[in-house]
Amino acid sequence: MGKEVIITAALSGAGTYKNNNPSVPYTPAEFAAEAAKAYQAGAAMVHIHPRTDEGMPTPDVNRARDTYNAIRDKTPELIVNISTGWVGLEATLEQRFESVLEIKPEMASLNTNTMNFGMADRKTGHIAFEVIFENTFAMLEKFGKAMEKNNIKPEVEVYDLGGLDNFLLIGKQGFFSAPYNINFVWGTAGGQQFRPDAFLVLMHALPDEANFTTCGVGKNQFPACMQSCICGGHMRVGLEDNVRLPNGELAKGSYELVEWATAAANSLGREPATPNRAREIMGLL
Ligand code: KMH
Ligand code: ZN
Repeated sequence: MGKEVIITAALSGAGTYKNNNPSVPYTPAEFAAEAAKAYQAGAAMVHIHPRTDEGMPTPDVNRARDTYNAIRDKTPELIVNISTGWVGLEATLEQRFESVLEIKPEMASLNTNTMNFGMADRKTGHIAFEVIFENTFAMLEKFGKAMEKNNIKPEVEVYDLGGLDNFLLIGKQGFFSAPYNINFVWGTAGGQQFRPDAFLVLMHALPDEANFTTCGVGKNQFPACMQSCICGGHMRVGLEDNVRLPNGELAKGSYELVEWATAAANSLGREPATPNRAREIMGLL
């Protein structure tokens, strides 16, 4: 097992807002400040969904570029990973990839299956709002190829074993370059909840030359990341997925969750990877 753990800070997704945690960044300057603090706490990569000033996820290329540049200007060391998942409810498949193919960040997400996607009320668990998250084989093929051609390494988002199988099926065409970087996602309403045994099934189904990391929505974040670290994988934390510390208090920013991940890794005899080591491990160089 490698000693180094790649810690990703997912600063702002599409499901958490300032009314959930005031530190969720919206403006490019807010993203840059959050990213810098996450880097200081041990993150090698940030994962972002660009937002409007009002906080709505947006496929707007200029806004994505401004957000990306603000992070890079303040903390040039960091790897920036841009989402192609939720960048606005009305975004077409083409729009979801437009910013990424324009900006050409080192890494971007690539989702693997079409699924229910709900916002569950955190208190009652009832679904308050739901949509279909569309991720077809045609999309995986078209945009996976375009990303590889443009030297944008896919972070492959896997919500269950079927999603991993979809990636392996499309991967038979041979256009995905090793090493593959797989993110196991737990706790979405529509995906699976974190279960240690399901984690092992996914891990054992990975192809050779695959790295794995994990993230979990809400309280799934902590046990999922802990298990990933124990099993030799990497960790993603941050306000996109979870706005609270293990004690239930609001995190002051994604950096406090990165501090938790760093301490957890240290307690298991591992340590955060620098961005350049993360680049080597994930095949970004
Ligand atoms: N929001 C996470 C649960 C993406 O951005 O493409 C999954 C995610 C996927 O981060
Ligand atoms: Zn995301």
